[in-house]
Amino acid sequence: MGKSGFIAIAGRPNAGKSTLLNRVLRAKVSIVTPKAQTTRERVLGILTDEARGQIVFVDTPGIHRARPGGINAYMIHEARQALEDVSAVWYLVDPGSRLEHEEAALNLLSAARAPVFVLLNKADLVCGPRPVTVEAQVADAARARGINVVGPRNISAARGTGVEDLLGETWALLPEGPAHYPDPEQLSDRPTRFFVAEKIREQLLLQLGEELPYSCAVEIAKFDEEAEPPRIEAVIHVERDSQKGMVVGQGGRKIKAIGSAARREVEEFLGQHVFLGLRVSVLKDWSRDAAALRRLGYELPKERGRR
Ligand SMILES: Nc1nc2c(ncn2[C@@H]2O[C@H](COP(=O)(O)OP(=O)(O)OP(=O)(O)O)[C@@H](O)[C@H]2O)c(=O)[nH]1
Ligand SMILES: [Mg+2]
Repeated sequence: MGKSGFIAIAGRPNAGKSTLLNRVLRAKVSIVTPKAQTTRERVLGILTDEARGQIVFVDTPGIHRARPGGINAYMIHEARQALEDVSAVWYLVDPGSRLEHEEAALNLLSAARAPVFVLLNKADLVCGPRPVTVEAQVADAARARGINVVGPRNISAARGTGVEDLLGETWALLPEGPAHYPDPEQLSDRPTRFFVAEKIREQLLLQLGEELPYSCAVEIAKFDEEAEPPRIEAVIHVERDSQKGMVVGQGGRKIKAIGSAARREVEEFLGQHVFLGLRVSVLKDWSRDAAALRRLGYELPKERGRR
C-alpha cells in the first residue's frame, strides 16, 4: 500500500494557490488570473503516483474578511471546510504581504490541527536581502497561536522552484493508506460542466474591467455530449441591467472575444472541438440574494433545508 492524504492549499487571495495546484498536477485544473478572488469554490486536484501513493489537494478561495451572507461568506466557508480533516496545509504567503494582512488567514488556520507549511510563494520576485521577512513573521505568529508550523520555505509556483522539495517533504509526513480515488487518470472531483463554467469565468476575469467580473456568475444551461461537436450553452448572470451591455460590448464584440477564448480553453481541456454558446442574463443582485446563490450552487450549509 502507498501513502494517502488530503492537503489543503490556503492563503490570501492572489497568493498563487491555484497556480501551485496546477503546477503539482501538471494540468490546468484550477483557473488562474492576476485578479484577487478568482477561485470561488473548493476544487480537488488528485495526484496519483504509482510509486508513492495519492495526494488529494484542495485548492481554496483566498481568505479575506467577508460580511455575512453573500458570495464572499460562501468563499470563506469553502476555505474553512477545506482545512478540516487534512493531513497538512500548504499556506501561501505573497512577498508583498504584511503580517497584519494575514490576520484573517491566521485566525482560520488556528483551527487546523495538521501541520501547516508556511510557504513564501513568488520567491522569483524577491531580489536581494530583506531585513524583515513577512514569511518569518507569519511563521512566528502562527507558532504563537499554537499552529504546528513547518518552514518557512521559499517556492515559486509559476517557475516550479522548490516545489519538488516541498512535495518530497509532504509525502514524507503522509500516513500509509488506500487511494481515495482509485482511477489513476482522474484529476479532479468535479464534473466537466464545472470546468467549462470555470473557463468562461476565467475569461470574464481576464477580459472585463476591474469590478465587473465579480458581478458575474456562469451557469451551464445545456450540455449535449451526443451532438457533433458537443454543444454547450452557458448563461452569464450579471447583477444589474446596466452590466449586461458591458459584458456584451459594442456590436457584441466583447462577448464574442470571451466566448472564443473560453472555447479554446475548453477544447484544450477536453481534447476535442466543442460548440460554445454564451448569453447574458440579469439575475438581480445574485451575489447577495440567498435564493439566487442557492440556484448557482453557492450555498451555505445552514441555508440548506430551507428550500
Ligand atoms: N511571479 C510569480 N507569479 C505568480 C507565482 N504564482 C502565482 N503567480 C501569479 O499570481 C497571480 C495569482 O495566481 P492564482 O494562482 O490565481 O492565485 P490564487 O491564490 O489562486 O488566487 P485566488 O483564487 O484569487 O485566491 C497570477 O497572475 C499568477 O500568475 C509565482 O510563483 N511567481
Ligand atoms: Mg485560486
